[in-house]
Amino acid sequence: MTVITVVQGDITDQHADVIVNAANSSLLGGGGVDGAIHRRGGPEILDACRALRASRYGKGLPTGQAVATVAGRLAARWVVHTVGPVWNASGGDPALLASCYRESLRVADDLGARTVAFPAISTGAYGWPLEDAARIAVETVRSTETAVAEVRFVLFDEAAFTVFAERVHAPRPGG
Ligand code: AR6
Repeated sequence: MTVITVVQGDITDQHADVIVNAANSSLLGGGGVDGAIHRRGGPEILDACRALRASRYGKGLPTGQAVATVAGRLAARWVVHTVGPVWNASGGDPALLASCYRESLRVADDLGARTVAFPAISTGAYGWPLEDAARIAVETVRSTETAVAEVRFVLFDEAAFTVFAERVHAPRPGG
């Protein structure tokens, strides 16, 4: 059984087997979570990302997919990079956002990870409304078969923490 926990904080402070990065398809870094992970984790992560671009992802990592690298100086064994969908004037594709969570857990399972820390993918620079992103995140994790024992959502600010915590702890139909 997978336990879902919710904490407020910086994802780069987390101790977990996997820390998930809300990356972009270039895999070469950016702002937000991505910037924080590369800054704190050090150059080993970027080197590994460059190697992935040179081998499997010359055209970039497609939206909704996930790939693992080393975690450098982070208190994790691996970073799993995933690319969330962008929210634009006509909305966003929820299947792609769900895919980020599902594929990250699949990669984590392949690695034998037991604890996985996720940020709120797509809710920063990519503009996805928080409540909807939290619903998709929690529903997807709950419906994914995985050997991961703990999925931890790590929310930077209090508003996001509250939205995720309410979603995780809300009573569900049928228990
Ligand atoms: N720890 C936890 N959550 C954080 C942190 C942190 N250190 N920093 C920001 N957040 P974002 P996206 C929250 O923009 O929307 C990058 O430039 C933030 O408040 O990191 O998927 C990439 O390179 C928000 O709720 O990711 C891409 O180009 C959430 O994490 C693009 O941004 C996600 O915000 C990806 O955009």
